[in-house]
Amino acid sequence: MFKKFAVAGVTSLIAVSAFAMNPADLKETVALKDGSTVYVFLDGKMGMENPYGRAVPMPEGQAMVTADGKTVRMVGNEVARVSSLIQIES
Ligand SMILES: [Cu+2]
Repeated sequence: MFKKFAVAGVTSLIAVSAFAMNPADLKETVALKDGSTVYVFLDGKMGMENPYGRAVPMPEGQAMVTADGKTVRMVGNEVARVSSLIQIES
């Protein structure tokens, strides 16, 4: 019984990510106060897009303030992953 539920859960997870068309395992994007965007990937690592729409590096551990006033710290520095996503978007 439990196993059947677990399988259903995995199947719906795959369906959701396929629907989102998510080649780089993007979990979410978060807008920052300064106009930059943080890309958060499913493995927990992050990358930065500056206000001009370019992927830029940021040191791991750097504090960032979100548009709604929260502070998050940079995990990883996924410039290439963000860059490839921006190219797909445009
Ligand atoms: Cu950052």
